[in-house]
Amino acid sequence: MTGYRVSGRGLNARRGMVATGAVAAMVLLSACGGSDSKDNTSQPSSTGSDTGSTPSAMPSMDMSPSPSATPAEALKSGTYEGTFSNVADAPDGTKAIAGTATMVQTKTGTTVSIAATGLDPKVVYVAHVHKASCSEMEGGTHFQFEPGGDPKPPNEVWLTPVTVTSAGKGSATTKTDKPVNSDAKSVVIHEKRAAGSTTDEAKPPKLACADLKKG
Ligand SMILES: [Cu+2]
Repeated sequence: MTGYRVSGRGLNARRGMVATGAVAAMVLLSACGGSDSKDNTSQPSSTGSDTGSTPSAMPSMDMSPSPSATPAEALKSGTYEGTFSNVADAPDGTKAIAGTATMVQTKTGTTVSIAATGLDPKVVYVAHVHKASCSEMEGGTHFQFEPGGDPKPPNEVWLTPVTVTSAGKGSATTKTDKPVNSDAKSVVIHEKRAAGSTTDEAKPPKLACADLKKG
């Protein structure tokens, strides 16, 4: 939280009245990683575009800090599971994605895996553990062991690569070297590279989300 406050002052000084939104946007940006900033703006119903650099356009509801406002707690060992469904602002034409995300928590580490259906073998996907539920900002930003820290593994939990069969079944597994905490709420699948494209999406859009609930 120190980083949040420090950057908040800097932005306040520079941006005046819109600083609150800007600060939240910057925090979310840094929490999610440059390649994944779509995470910040998962409610396009009001703006329709990524507004990370134009905070004045962001509705205040986007900026709710609630996912990080509650201090993370230890998470009980056991299996947490959820079912994928498309997020509301998945790009037009996204096929129905289903399947499951599974997280097995132990005292020494966490294994997260996905078994998704409805994927396109010509598309490159990425998936991460996110820190909000699917109904709250479509999963919000990435889970981080150290909030505000390095926006990539090992501080985040990425499921890479996502392997997709010709039948559209996607799978990925990753294991952390320490157990996640209660901030680990969901798994989100993004489109990293469109079919036929040779370049990655600048802001990999969210396609589907699964809440991780204890079984
Ligand atoms: Cu993600």
